[in-house]
This record gives sequence, C-alpha cells and structure tokens, in this order.
Amino acid sequence: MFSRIKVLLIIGFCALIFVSTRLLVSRSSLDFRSIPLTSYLSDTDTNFNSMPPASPAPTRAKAAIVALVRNSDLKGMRSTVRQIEDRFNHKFNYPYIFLNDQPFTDEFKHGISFVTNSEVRYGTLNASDWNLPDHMDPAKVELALEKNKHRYIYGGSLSYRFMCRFQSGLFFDHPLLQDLEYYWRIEPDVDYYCDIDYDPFLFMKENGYRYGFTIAPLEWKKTVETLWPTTLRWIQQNPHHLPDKSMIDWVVDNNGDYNMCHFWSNFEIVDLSLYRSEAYRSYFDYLDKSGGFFYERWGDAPVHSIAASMFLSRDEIHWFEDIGYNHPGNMHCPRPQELNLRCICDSTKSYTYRSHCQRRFAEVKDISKFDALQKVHARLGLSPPPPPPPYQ
Ligand SMILES: Nc1nc2c(ncn2[C@@H]2O[C@H](COP(=O)(O)OP(=O)(O)O)[C@@H](O)[C@H]2O)c(=O)[nH]1
Ligand SMILES: [Mg+2]
Repeated sequence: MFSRIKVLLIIGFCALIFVSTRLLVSRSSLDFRSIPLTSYLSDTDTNFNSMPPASPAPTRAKAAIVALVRNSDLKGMRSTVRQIEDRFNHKFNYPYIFLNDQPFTDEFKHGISFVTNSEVRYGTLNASDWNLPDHMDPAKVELALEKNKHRYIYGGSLSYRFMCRFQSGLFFDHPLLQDLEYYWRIEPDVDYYCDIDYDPFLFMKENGYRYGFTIAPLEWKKTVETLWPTTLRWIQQNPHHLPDKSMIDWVVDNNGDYNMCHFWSNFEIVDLSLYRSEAYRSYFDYLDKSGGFFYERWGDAPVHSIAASMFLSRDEIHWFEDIGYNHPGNMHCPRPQELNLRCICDSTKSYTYRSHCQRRFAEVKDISKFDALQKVHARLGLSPPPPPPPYQ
C-alpha cells in the first residue's frame, strides 16, 4: 500500500515537471516567434539598444567617442566600435556620438546597438555645415574640382571637402558636443590592437595634455599649396593670438616653409577648449575665407596640426605610443616590450618608428613667440617684428 502511494507520488511529480517544462518551452518559443525584431527597438535616438544600459565608471571626464560617418559605413563602424569596446570602453562606458550629413537610418542604429552597451547619440548636421559658404564662388569651385580630380586622392570630390571643412572648424560646435571637454575621434575600418586599461581622457586632463595622437605622417604637398602662406599671413596679422612659447618648429622646415608634418587626425584625443579658443576660431575663419578648403583640398589633419603646434607647447602634446592603431595606409604598433605585450600587432611593421615627423616630434623644442614671429616675418620678406618688452 505504502509503496503504491510512493509510485503514484513519483508519477505525479514527473507529470508536473513535464507539463511545466512544456509550458516554459512553448512560452519562450512563442515569445521568440511572435515578437518582431523591430519591437525591441525603442523609437528614441539614444536608446536603441535592447540590452540594459551600462553603468558609467565612477569618475569620468566630460568626454565622448565621436565619428562623422555615412550610413553606408555601418559595417566598418561596427568593426571599429567593437574593437574600442573590447580594448577599452567596456570598462569605462563613454558615450558615442555619431554625426552625419544625412539622417541616420534605423538599420545603422540597429547595427550599432549590438556592438556597444554605452549610450549612443545620433546627430544630423545643419545644411550650412555641409554646403558652400556664401563667400565661395561655385563656378570657381567646379573648376578646381575638375583641375584636381586626377592630381590627388579625392581631388574631384566636393563631399570630401565638406567633410574636411566640417572636421576642421565646425564639429566642436555641434549641439551634441556642447557639454564635452574632450573628444576621441574614431573612423570606420580602423583597428585598435592594444588593451587600454586606463582612461586616456583623465590621463590627458591630469597631465595637462591638450592634444593626443598616435601617427604623424607627411601630407600630400599638392593638397595644401597655399595653406602655409595663408597661415603666415594670419600670424602676421594676429600676433596677439600666439602664446609666449610654442612647438611651431615641428611644422616648419629650414626655409621657413611648411614641412608637411601632421598628426593623423583620424585618431585624435583633444581638449576641445583648443578648438573653441578665440585664437583657433580666428585662424579657422581666416583659412575658410581664403577658400582653400575648396579651391585646394586642405585636410583637417594639417589644419589641426599646424594649430596645435602654433598654440601649444611641447609638453601639452602627447604621443599615445601605447595605443596600437591602424588606419588604411599607416600602422602604429608599440615597440617597447612592456607595451607590446598588451597588443596583438607586430612592431617591426610599425610605420611610426620610421616616420620622419615622429623623430622630429621626439627632438623638437619650444620656441618663443618673438622667435616664431621673426621666422614668419623673414619668410614673408617683412622687416623684423618689434622686440618683446624688456623683462620686468
Ligand atoms: N556623413 C558623412 N561622412 C563622411 C563623408 N565623407 C567622409 N565621411 C566620414 O569622414 C571620415 C573620413 O573619411 P574617409 O573616407 O575615411 O577619409 P580618409 O580617411 O581621408 O580616406 C570617416 O569617418 C567617414 O565616414 C560624407 O560624405 N558624409
Ligand atoms: Mg578614413
């Protein structure tokens, strides 16, 4: 009798488990089949991610990872973001800001939502940020594109010129960047090879660095034929904007001309107060009015670099040797073993240890404002600038 009750109890228990398992399975498969993928997506721009938001690191800088990007760059941008997350941001959860001259598609936002848990903000540019400014002559621009289309890469591209002008002088005023003190620029299809276990934004802040780079190549001379003469004229007319000392020699050769050295701005970590300063705004405005972003094809990299060298001292510019990085064309991989062990790249293939501009960066010394002005006047064939006031 007792063992019959036992058998009945066991059968009942098994039946209960069987029924509840079936219920669970059918429920989850029902959920899976009946809810379309799109219903996981919120309709706000910033919260497309179906995963719970990441919690921010306890102390963070006012900073974000920023890219100007096209919808068609989704695949390359997913690759970059995934690497940034794996190497660095899964620990820090800095927000991303994506800017575009076109509205971002749901496909782009959806694709990005799977590669980061951090907040993502999407912004579209104003029409005036992506158009010929009023002072430009459209017919002359058309002629310039025609003339240069086979002379150098992107020589015939108007959109590339809009991009360079925007990245040179406008991006830092976009409303989505208003509350940022620092930004880290990223691009689609770049590679990050090394673990970054610290916060580069706080590192910059704590050490007084205002510009950070990884690779410093030479610019194509034909794209910037009048950039330096225009810069010299601006300096001569605006000596009050030069600081007491600067690293300007890094971009000047023995004849007083531009030596084509620049920080490759597809990676840069910058204290945005540099670009938002009165001096930088005045410089950009002068360059913009001269028309060279369109009549030539001035890149944002030489513009940022000349400005950083002209407005900052050597100890305000930092080479992130530890950040192994590749953008199609050039690669940096740290050579010192204690850095390389954190990376998955081959330092013998690194461009940076062969780079002329990199060596120059290692050796360059600050010069005084008076010495800088003297060089500018000499190059322009003008009488020397007035001497500095006597030491008080
Ligand atoms: N929204 C938008 N982004 C662009 C456009 N052209 C270039 N970009 C972005 O600007 C950055 C630099 O462009 P890229 O093609 O990589 O130029 P390169 O690195 O000089 O060869 C990348 O992040 C691109 O996605 C454009 O027409 N529209
Ligand atoms: Mg690029």
